[in-house]
Order: sequence, then structure tokens, then C-alpha cells
Amino acid sequence: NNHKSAVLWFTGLSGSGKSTVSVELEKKLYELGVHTYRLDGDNVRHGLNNNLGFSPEDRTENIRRIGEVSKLMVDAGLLTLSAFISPYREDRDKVRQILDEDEFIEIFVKASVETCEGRDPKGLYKKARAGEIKGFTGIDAPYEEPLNPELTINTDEQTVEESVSAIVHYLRDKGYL
Ligand code: GGZ
Repeated sequence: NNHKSAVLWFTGLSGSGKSTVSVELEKKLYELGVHTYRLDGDNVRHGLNNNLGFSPEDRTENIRRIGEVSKLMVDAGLLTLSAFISPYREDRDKVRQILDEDEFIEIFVKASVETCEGRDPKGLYKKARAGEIKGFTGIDAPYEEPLNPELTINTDEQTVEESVSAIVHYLRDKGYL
């Protein structure tokens, strides 16, 4: 083990780049010999949380369970990458509280709704605008920006490579790598 385990908690709008950046970061960490595990909608919402939807209550429960699983992963010694919208500040802060102070690294993946809507890789913003999806984050459901994230990456302006390198620098600087 050549790293200190922790959770990198990516929060941001749908289409902000959480998955893209965390996938590329994981590749980079693999090259550095760091043991990681990545949690995202694809491996959590289809399994562990397949009984949850997108109501405020379900999102809160989604994040609570992911927080607990992330904690188990950290206890197992992994640098854990968790990428979920996690729109509520209180829910994210609760995850922070179940971990040690240096085990929770909140990364705000910042992009304007306009940018995310312009990307719209799955056509979900279009559906939300058409009223076919109700309660879509950034359209008719809230997103509460982090007040004191450990790191902010601005994907309106930074390339994926720049974002990955900013995170790697942070991890080196703080002694995680
Ligand atoms: C937001 C939704 C919704 C609604 C389905 N609001 O771009 P995606 O598709 O792949 O990422 C979004 C994903 C969000 O799941 P999370 O578990 O990250 O959300 S939360 O943290 O709020 O619990 C989007 C899709 O699911 N999706 N309906 N109404 N995103």
C-alpha cells in the first residue's frame, strides 16, 4: 500500500463530468500503483440501491448507503472514488461525519446548467425540459453547491486532463500519494 486511503467524493450536476473525470483519474491512479474502487450510478443504482428513485427522500437514502459503503471501502484500504450528484449539502456533510477528518475529500465538479444541458449525453435534460422527467436536478430539483469543498474543478474551462492532474497534485500535496 503506497497511499493513504480516503474517499474522493465527486459532487455535481448530471453531465458536469463526475464520471468522466473519475474514470480517467482511476486510470492514472492505476498507473501509479494505487488500489482504488469507483462507485457510481451504474454499479450502485442497478444493484444495492435498485429500490430507490429520485425523490428527495430516496436521494438522501441513496447517498447514506453509498457513504456507508464508501466507509467500508476506506476501511479495506482503498482510495475510493464516489461519483454521485449528491445534491443536498446535509447528506454530503453526514458522509463527511462518519469518516475521519482526513478521509473525506469533497470534489466539486463545477459546470453551469447551460454547459451540462449543452452536453446532454443521454438526452435527459431534453426530456426534463419537455416535462417527461419530473424533478430533474438543475431543472426542477435543487442542487446545493458545496460551501467548503477540498477541491473544485471547473469543467466549463478545464480539460479532463487538467482536472485529473489537479486532483493528483492535491493528493500528492496532502500526502495521500
Ligand atoms: C437527476 C437523474 C434523474 C433525476 C435519472 N435527476 O447523467 P446521468 O443520468 O448518468 O446521471 C444522473 C443519475 C443521477 O444519479 P445519482 O445517484 O448520482 O443521483 S443522486 O445523488 O441525486 O441520488 C442521471 C440519472 O441518474 N437521473 N433521473 N430526476 N438525475
